[in-house]
Amino acid sequence: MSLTASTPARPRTRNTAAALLAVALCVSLAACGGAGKKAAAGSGTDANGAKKLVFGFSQVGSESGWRAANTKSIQDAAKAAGFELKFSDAQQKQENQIAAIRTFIQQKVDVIGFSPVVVTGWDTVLKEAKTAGIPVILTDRAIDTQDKSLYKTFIGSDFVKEGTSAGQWLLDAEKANTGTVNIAELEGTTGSAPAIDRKKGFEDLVLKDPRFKLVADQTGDFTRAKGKEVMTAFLKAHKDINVLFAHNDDMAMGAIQAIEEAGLKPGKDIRIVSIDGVKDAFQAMVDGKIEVVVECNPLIGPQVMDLVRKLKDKAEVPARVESKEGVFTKDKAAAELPNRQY
Ligand code: GYE
Repeated sequence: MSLTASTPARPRTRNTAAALLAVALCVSLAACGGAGKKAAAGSGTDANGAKKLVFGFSQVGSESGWRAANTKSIQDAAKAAGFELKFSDAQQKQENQIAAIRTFIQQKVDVIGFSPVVVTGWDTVLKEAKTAGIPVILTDRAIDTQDKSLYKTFIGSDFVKEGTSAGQWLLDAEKANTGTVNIAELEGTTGSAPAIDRKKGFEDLVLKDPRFKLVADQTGDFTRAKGKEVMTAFLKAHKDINVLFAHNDDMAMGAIQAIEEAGLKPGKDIRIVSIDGVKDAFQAMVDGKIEVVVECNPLIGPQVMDLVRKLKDKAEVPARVESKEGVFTKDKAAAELPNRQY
């Protein structure tokens, strides 16, 4: 786990004797700036010398293009808001996130945010944050807990709806088909909210129709490398896959390589349905390899910072803030590609 601050870390220890000496010198020399003169902006202060709001954020990792865009959005928005961001990358490991949250509590940050790698196992550390009086905001991924007082708000997407949208596209696309449609599914990180909910939204709709069969189903951990590896294994075990449903674009991109290496044509021999909407996936739609992408918006940094400010000010926040997103089919991809920001 790496803990880095967007601004240089504030000194943690003070040499009291040296500080007293400096004050004494200041008083005797009267040379430290007149009363009312603004202090120069330091690491923990703004241009007016006021203490910056400190936001501790534990990111899942850097597993996907979506995640890279989300990290940049959070970092840029914290800077624009004038907050001190303590940013920690958990490398897709829950224990790293728990350790980061504990560090933020020790550092007495004003607000803690995190994108939980999995849904369960957060109550203990979140109780510690609550006891310390530090409000918590969940960004992008939800958690499973009985105690809703352990976090103040959630901001992110409706992942069940994303799975349903992907499924609805497939039902429409296969409307005229009277035969069997064999589906392979590349799931996201096991136990994560997007993997659980996208699977549910898609399968609850599609598998009701007896023409559709789920023949292969495994996690690809939201990464290209795993997407490729698992798809290669799927193709060896099943000669009759008609559709790939990938829980994110990175796994779909990895799977495209596997399909091509197996001598098949992605988008022709195997239809591909994916989620996120990163630029590479739009390019793959332009190239006819992916047929549809359900958008999931990672650019939530400015909305997160609004919530952080409100929490620091003890203002009311909604329990859930949902991001807006669309569904893009390959015929719209060329026109949309230049507009994509991630
Ligand atoms: O779809 C995937 C990422 O939590 C919505 O995590 C996010 C998901 C996103 O790694 O690419």
